[in-house]
Amino acid sequence: MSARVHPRRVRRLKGGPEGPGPVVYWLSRDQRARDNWALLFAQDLALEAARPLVAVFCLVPAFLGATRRQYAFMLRGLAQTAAELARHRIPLLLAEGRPEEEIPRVLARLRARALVTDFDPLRIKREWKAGVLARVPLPVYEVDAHNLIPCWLASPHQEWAAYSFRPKVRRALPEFLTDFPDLEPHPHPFGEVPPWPPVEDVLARLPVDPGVEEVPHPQPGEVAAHKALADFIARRLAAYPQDRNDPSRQGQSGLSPYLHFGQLAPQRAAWEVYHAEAPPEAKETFLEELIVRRELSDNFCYYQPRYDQVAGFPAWARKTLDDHRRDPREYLYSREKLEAACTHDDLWNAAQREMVLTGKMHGYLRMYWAKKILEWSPDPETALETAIYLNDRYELDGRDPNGYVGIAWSIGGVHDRAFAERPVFGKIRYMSRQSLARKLDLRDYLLRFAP
Ligand code: FAD
Ligand code: FO1
Repeated sequence: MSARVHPRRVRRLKGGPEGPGPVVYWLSRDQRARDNWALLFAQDLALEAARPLVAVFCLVPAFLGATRRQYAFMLRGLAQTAAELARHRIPLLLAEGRPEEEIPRVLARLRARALVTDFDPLRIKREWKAGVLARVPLPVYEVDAHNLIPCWLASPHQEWAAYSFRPKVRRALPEFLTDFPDLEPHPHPFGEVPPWPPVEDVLARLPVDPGVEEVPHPQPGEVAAHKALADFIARRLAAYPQDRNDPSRQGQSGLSPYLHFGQLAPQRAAWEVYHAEAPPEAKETFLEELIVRRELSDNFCYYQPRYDQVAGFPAWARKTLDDHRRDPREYLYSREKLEAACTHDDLWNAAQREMVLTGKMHGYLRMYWAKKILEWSPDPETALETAIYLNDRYELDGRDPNGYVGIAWSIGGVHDRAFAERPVFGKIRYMSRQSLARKLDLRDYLLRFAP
């Protein structure tokens, strides 16, 4: 197997005759040259067989409703990664279309020896992978390069809450929270490949909704991601516990777009924070979010096939929402009204505008934002659909297991417990504007995102 990658991080999805050509890494979730276990594993396979190593990205138009905003951030990051891979004599090929067709086509053309893929629990990715597996003869490996503890190892089943998942993570961390080996310049060159196309050309031919503008920051790409991590550790980690839930302070790390597109390895962030000079409780609080909460989201999407449906909510939550399905709604807003931030609630409108304008809503307000959509929608199904639609249309970090789980936690009590019963919510945890206004000074947030 691989000299540098923990063997339990790798699964062989299928065997088969190895071709005479290069090892191919199909890069999808983990779009980076540095700190990428799937790439390192592919390189070890290629080194063992003295073969070239080729990476391929399959660009899929209209990925889960992504707009120009997300494609631009992703493609600008990929252009940097392509250059970094080229410096290591590992070409990055760009395929465009349906992965089930394009990946087998690339493998056949290259007469590939083996295929390495990265791990992603989302339904669409599993469908792509099943389609590729059915069409290729060669061995295919899957490497979880996103979770510190490979998702299928962290727990053998769906976890009901963080308290049952945390001890499993703690027990496994010493084995998996390590530093990364460097990517070696590859000694077996592959030869000429088409240069990575200019981002503007690719964007111009993508049929994406231009209605959601690119955002000026954060700066996309691996270099900016590492700078953002270093800046957070140096200037904001120490105050994270007290500042992270205050929208008037820049208390969060701002890393989610980089983690979502795989431009930064979560394990790199964990490793650097773990070894940083900072108060232990600040490090603990951040690692709880980065490791336990984030990997709990992968656990939910991996084991709960209906992670984006009311049917995926726990039974107690489905029952209580049903019991209150006919409760009168004091306010009812259409998706269009919500999208335009035209409600009676100035705080909710400000959070919606923050998301539309900046591509990243403050984490604490995301809970309030989703819960109000439940309160102001005709039924839980409409609320869930609306929250996912708006989140994935405007957030840079959207279309992510964290998003499906964050919304299901807010609307459907996933990983949460029952609370005192009330209209519409039943026993789902309620958040009121008054309770937030008591805890937080919202004045400058409301000013910043006023209409
Ligand atoms: P920080 O507070 O700096 O946290 C660092 C990292 O820890 C985050 O990037 C994330 O990977 C992880 N993390 C932090 N909080 C959570 C959490 N509650 N659940 C899971 N992981 C967490 N996150 C997304 O990545 N994409 C989404 O689309 C998304 N949608 C959400 C929708 C709702 C309704 C809610 C309640 C939460 C959502 N989250 C989502 C989770 C969380 O709000 C964001 O990950 C966080 O705000 C990102 O900003 P940050 O990186 O600056 O966070
Ligand atoms: N992954 C791909 O392999 N090909 C794509 O074209 C692609 C587009 C895309 C657009 C927006 C977005 O938020 C994610 C996108 N992804 C794409 C997937 C992404 O890399 C992540 O793997 C998942 O969204 C997170 O699980």
